[in-house]
Amino acid sequence: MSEHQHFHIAEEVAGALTNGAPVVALESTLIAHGLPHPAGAETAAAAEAEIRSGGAMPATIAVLDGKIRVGLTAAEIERVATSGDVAKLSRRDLPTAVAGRSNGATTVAATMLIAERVGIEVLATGGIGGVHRGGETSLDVSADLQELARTSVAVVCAGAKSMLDIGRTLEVLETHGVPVIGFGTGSFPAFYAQDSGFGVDRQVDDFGELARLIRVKWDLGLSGAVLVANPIPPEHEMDHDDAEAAVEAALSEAEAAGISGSKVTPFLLGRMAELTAGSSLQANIELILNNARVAAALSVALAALDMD
Ligand code: PSU
Ligand code: MN
Repeated sequence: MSEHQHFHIAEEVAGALTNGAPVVALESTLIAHGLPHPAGAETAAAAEAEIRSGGAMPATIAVLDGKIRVGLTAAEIERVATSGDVAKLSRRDLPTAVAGRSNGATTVAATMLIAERVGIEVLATGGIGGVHRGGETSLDVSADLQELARTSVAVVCAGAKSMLDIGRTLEVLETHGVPVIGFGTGSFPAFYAQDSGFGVDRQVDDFGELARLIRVKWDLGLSGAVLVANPIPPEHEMDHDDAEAAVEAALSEAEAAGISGSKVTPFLLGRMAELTAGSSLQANIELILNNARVAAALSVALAALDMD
């Protein structure tokens, strides 16, 4: 068995990669488990459209019938959003899904490792996983952090949700040598809000400089990600107290219901949307589209660097 028999790269994505044209990978867990239907499929399509209008090729990644698909059709995105049998796949889960010829949506971690394997350098998501509150005893630390440590892809996110322990998440990233760059900001964003109260390693304000920093890291032989923290646009930011109250409520419900492992994040996201009467959902959609725009421009800047 060879590796490539497990992959299916969409024709236009393969063409872009061959030509050294800009490509942006998109994760699919947010489609299947992060946003309620039909927001998942609609947001995935809108994010792809943003990337195309930014001059880059979108490649949404998921596993369907055991094949790792890089670049999904609209019908395949719909399948990821609506089939009841789409598992949440992180690094640990990928071999089981492929060997079992089953379906799954990829987290940031799994999307990163697939992107690196096929030569995609930029990934857009909503927020990364991190150290959960209480993670110092539960050891619930997202595999996204390990992947950021080892896999060379630039990940554009709106920070990490305040339902995580943002301080400890940043400590783990520092331990693993992952540069955390604030795009146009000196503070690490908190997903629904622009500012978590924690700083970033460095603020960068333009795409050329950002692309150069990323290229230099990899040229130095320093494998692993660069995390690009891109705050939600101010007009879509949630009120801090409203968001915090909903986070607290969702967390205690999760604990009372005994939710653990990979089910924690989807549970919290769903309850947040219900508790905030959809305003967290609207914020979530807007920050994903904003990250898609920044990721497209970054991938264009990286491709332009290579022309010089
Ligand atoms: N954060 C969000 N929405 C999401 C996720 C995170 O705001 O849908 C998903 C991402 O795919 C992320 C994953 O990679 O949850 C992290 O899950 P875990 O904590 O189980 O590693
Ligand atoms: Mn977890």
